[in-house]
Amino acid sequence: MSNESLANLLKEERRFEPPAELAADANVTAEAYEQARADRLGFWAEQARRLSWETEPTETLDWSNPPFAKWFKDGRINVAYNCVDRHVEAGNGDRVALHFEGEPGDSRSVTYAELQREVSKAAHALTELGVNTGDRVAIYLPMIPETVVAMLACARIGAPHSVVFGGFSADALATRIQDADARVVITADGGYRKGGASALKPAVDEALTKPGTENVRSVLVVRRTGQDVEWTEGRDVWWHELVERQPEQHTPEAFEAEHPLFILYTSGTTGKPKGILHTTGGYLTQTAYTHHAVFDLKPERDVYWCTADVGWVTGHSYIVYGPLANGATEVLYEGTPDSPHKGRWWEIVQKYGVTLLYTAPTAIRACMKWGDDIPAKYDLSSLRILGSVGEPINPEAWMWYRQHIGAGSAPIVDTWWQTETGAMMLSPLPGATATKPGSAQLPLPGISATVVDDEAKEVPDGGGGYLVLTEPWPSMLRTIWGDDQRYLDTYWARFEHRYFAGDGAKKDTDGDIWLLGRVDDVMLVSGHNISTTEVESALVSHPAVAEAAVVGATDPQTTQAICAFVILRGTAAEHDTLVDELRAHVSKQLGPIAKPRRILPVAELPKTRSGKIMRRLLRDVAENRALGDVSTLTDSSVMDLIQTRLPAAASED
Ligand code: 6R9
Repeated sequence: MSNESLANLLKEERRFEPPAELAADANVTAEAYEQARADRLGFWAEQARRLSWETEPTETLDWSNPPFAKWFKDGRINVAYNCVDRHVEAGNGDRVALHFEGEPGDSRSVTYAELQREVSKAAHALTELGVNTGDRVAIYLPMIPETVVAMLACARIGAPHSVVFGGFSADALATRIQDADARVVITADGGYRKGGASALKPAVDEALTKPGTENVRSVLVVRRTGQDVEWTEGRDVWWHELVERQPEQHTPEAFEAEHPLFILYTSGTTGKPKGILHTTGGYLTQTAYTHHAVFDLKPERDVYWCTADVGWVTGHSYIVYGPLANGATEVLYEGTPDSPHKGRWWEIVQKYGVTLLYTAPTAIRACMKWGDDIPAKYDLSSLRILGSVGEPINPEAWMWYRQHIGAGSAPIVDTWWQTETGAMMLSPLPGATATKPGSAQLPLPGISATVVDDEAKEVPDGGGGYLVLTEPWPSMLRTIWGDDQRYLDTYWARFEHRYFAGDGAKKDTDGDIWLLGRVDDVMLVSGHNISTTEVESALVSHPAVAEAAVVGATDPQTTQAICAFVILRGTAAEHDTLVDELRAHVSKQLGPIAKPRRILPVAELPKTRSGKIMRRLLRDVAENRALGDVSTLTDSSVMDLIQTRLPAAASED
């Protein structure tokens, strides 16, 4: 599609009606909104019945001590039983749960019956290592089936897990082990990424030399790459030795609905990591329901693939708990999208006939940069719904995703949520909502959200402000691990009785919600609030730009000055007038006030594991400060590259 026709499409504020076939057979229709509006708690009580409870809850929500919620508190349930055993008992033991695809090309399919045996053995193994109900287990693994097995085994015995992304350093791992006071670490010799074996065990060895990690009794090690590992006798145990010799049957014990399920540290893009605590019954209810509703999952027919890493909340909720609770067949891919070639993802879609794909805007923009001809080489006709998560998706990327991956017809569900919310909160429903490129649109049934101004007043259609959640929801965080006060201060202090998400948002004239990025990222330029997302989106709408990151740098005249870092498309060359051209382009799209003061073409942008741009670091660069904490960056050499380019390439008025 030419850029001009794209611009026209977007100008019309075009909506895309759901495909008739999908709408006719949708799991969830517009009626669900009515039902939930009429009786919100009754609606969630009904969704909880999607699960198999040992003791059915009689009370839906206890909100007597806000914001400390108790959902389904008198119910008792086992999460692993719900994600595995019950599907086997229902006669679906031969259904594939996981199609594992290793980066080097090895593959393995695990049925629900096999998964049940593996999880049972691993549960016995953890018990043999002395893990009791309530003990924390740290998981530091690549994207392999054992990771899913390990998480489910913890859930089965009521030992909360803390998954730490395999790309994190020994220091980041140590901090998380200390904070959760973990007793066991599950890791691997290494995993395959970017075409090679990358070690994990040395980081565990190093982390366990740090103070505060003494309570770790055992390190359970999966052999994945076969690389050499240091061995601490009496502490280290091979997975294949310990787990393999355990019995294949294990009786799951039911736990209270509010029993802790996991802690997941969110570094966010700013500040010290927070241990977000999720519990059992409410979390599983909402992840299962939203996965069923937003992906319209038909477990007998669909092949679902979420490309997230399991170290991110998306991997927890939409690789492990939601899809498996629903009996899905899904792909689990170990590696990066460009190993060994840039068509790898599309090759996998073709190989397994993936029907539902869930990925992040950053990945979509990378694919755009690599070129349309790459996905065009593969048969992607199986795809019927495309999901997006992690950041606002700019309309250009949205359209590209629809055209080049979704054959111009697959609905895109742009799902807004957070580690803290546990499950999706805002999203179109693929069979009921006419979708709009770039907007997460509306709260899901049973969810209450709105946009308010500084005074906590709801903004009218067309207005902008802050996204807030106005009623408790089942999969909400229960607290920050060990720090109730920080939980109150971070989320519940800014607006009374409302959860403050930390995201800027606006409502369009139809009342649809558009996310504008973290409020810390909103810039103040000569008295105007300007969203980094909008300037980035304007930059990316220029044919030369693949990706952009915008920050406000302190400026004596204008409070903040807009600084942009751009990655050029594969086909675009950097030339003398490009920067001026881009500045003029933004000015034309958004007005002269939004014209960036400086634009710096760079090769890479600093990102977290979930692909979010760390603007805090770019602000440090733009303000010539020493860099803050870089431990959650996927690749810290990126910052050196950017800094060396700074003085020469900047354009000043
Ligand atoms: C699931 C996840 C949460 C933050 C959130 C927001 C951004 C996520 C988004 C989105 C716009 C979407 N975010 N999804 N912004 N549209 N569809 O990403 O969790 O890593 O905790 O990040 O991500 O800023 O506040 P987490």
